[in-house]
Amino acid sequence: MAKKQILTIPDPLLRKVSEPVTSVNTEVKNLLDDMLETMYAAPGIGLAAVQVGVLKRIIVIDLSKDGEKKDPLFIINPQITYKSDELISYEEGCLSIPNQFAEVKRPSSCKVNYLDYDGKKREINADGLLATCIQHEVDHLNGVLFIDHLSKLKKDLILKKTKKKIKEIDRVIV
Ligand code: GNR
Ligand code: NI
Repeated sequence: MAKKQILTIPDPLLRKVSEPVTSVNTEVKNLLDDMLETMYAAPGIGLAAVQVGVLKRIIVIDLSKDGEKKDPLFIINPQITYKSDELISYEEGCLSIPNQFAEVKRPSSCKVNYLDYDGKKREINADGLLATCIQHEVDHLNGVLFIDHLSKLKKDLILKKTKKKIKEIDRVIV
């Protein structure tokens, strides 16, 4: 397993649509392993392949808390087949938008079809944080970021703060 670097905005790859996986082969399993290690190290509760520079429709999620048994979820080619009318708001963050958080309203529950680590077809009903996390990750596969769900004012503020951070880092390095 190898930890990979996580891309951050404004990397143009984060705006691309990822391609479906055609076979859950060794290469895909290696990527799933690397993504899980990268997510745990970050740390984060979810990661999409595009965030490590691979445009494939692959997601890893683990909502287990510190000290609890790890509970990884490997999701390939997810299809959201149902979204509730009821919405719920969570404070979201994204490893590709470091240190920025905002409340995002999304359907409070959803149903997802996908392939698991063994290439087996699965279906889950998700609610709570899992439903939010799955939708956040599926957005990544379509080039969408959580800031796209915010008002222009809030989105621009986050983009401005991120640009300022990058400038500060450049100043220290140069
Ligand atoms: O670590 C993460 N936390 C989080 C919190 C609320 C809603 C979504 C997330 S996903 C995020 C990791 C990430 O950027 N995944 O793409
Ligand atoms: Ni994210």
